[in-house]
Amino acid sequence: MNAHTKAPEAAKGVFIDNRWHKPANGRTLPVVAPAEGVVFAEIAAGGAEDVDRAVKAARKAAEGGAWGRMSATERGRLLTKLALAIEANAEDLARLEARDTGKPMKQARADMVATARYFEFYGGAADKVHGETIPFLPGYFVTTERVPFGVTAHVIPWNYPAQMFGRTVGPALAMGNACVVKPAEDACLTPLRLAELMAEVGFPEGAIAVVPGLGEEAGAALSGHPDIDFISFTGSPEVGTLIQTAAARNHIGCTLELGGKSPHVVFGDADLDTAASVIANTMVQNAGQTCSAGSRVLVEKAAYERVVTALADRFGKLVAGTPEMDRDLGPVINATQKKRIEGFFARAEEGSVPVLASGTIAAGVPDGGFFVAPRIYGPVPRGNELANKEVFGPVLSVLPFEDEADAVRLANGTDYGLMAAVWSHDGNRAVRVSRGIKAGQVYINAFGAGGGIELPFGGMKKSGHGREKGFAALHDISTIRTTIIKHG
Ligand code: TAP
Repeated sequence: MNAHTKAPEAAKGVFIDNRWHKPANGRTLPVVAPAEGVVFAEIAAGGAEDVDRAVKAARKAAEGGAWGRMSATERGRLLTKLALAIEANAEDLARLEARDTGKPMKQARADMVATARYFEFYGGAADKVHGETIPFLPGYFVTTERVPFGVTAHVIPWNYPAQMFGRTVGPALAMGNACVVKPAEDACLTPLRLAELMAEVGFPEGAIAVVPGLGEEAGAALSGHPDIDFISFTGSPEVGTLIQTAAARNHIGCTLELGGKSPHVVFGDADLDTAASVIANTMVQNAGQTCSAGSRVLVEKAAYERVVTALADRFGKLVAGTPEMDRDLGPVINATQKKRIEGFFARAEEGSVPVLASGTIAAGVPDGGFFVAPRIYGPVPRGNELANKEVFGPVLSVLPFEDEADAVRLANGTDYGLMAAVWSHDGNRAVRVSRGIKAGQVYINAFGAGGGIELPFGGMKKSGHGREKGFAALHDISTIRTTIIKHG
């Protein structure tokens, strides 16, 4: 066990009103290090009572409390201070994240840069969201302003705990909401530490609360709480349905980000070496546990052999290792996910789907770690689950297409619509094809898993609804008040 990454004692509590509290039920949950398969920390098993306490604290902060009275500029300054505090603590946070999720240290460090950037961006944006004046009847003056919902609930997944915290609470706080966060039981140590850092840099009581615990307990209690005003959720489609149902019962809104099966459309005239390298690297980022992973490669038939050779060459060289080994990827999050991915492998074998190449697992990784060697399959039959289902692991599927129309049909041939990329040096074709694809973000000759903090991000179709990142997130996590003044 690495002393540097020991979880803070305080992680055993729930964080409400800038203080640690014991969970009302007194229960804790073990935290397993995915690279080792051993318990290395405990977290509180928060429940309905803790959630209720957190929501009450948030309500008090948002309405009449110091947080609710702050100007947008003051809120922005606090967010900027938090960004600086994250930078100052980046190495400790990265070690904690790497231990908790198993990801390579270089990835965990990059995640902390992105997390700080969320707060930097939204700190700067807080006082730059303006309303409108609207021409109306004679004798009237009408103006709109963006106002916070009040108390926002945030249910986040385990794949990027720190980044997800920044992505969801950054814009919510910038707009003046008080936030209650339910992080995933599998990886929630950095969100807890970030909340503690928020208290240290001066956020008033109640602006943030983090209640760790089981999804069906703390998560369900939070999403169904009668006194929340909005829910932001990222995770599986199944839980997304529960969240939206809970929101509907309360007559409140929600944003859902439910993953994808994002396509790369590769034409033979593209820079195939660059494309292959970007496709392979972004696919195994975070061991493929990225909602926006480009997990389907659709290749023009004439270029199929060349693309497959380049991709197989790269996949064959990929190595999974522990965070300290800092190889191409780490383990997956837990035994259930490993088993789930191996289920895809077994069914592909039964269906005789060809494996083009496999990466390896580094010698010397702990026996109990949840490692999966990356794999690339092709040609994957169009109806096969590897062509349509989100694996959430380091697995790439390659499918040939006939022509432009076929490429667009295939790209749109799943339930999802989160991200896509078109690779071609024919600018007209690249733009034409990109505009035919139903996805929230479409890259041309590039692919950034998740895209930049500045860029609106979210799904079409069953990838969900609502937008995070960029200024779009500020709009989706606030509402409009219209003031109509009759004057003489
Ligand atoms: P989910 O179960 O959807 O977990 C996401 C969040 O929802 C976690 O905080 C979870 O808490 C919470 N949750 C679970 N049940 C809940 C309930 N009844 N009410 C309210 N909140 C609840 O995802 P998972 O099981 O971790 O992963 C399963 C699959 O989901 C993956 O294989 C992958 O395909 C997909 N997934 C997608 C994403 C993205 S980014 N789109 C992220 C993670 C997973 P606990 O984890 O503490 O139970």
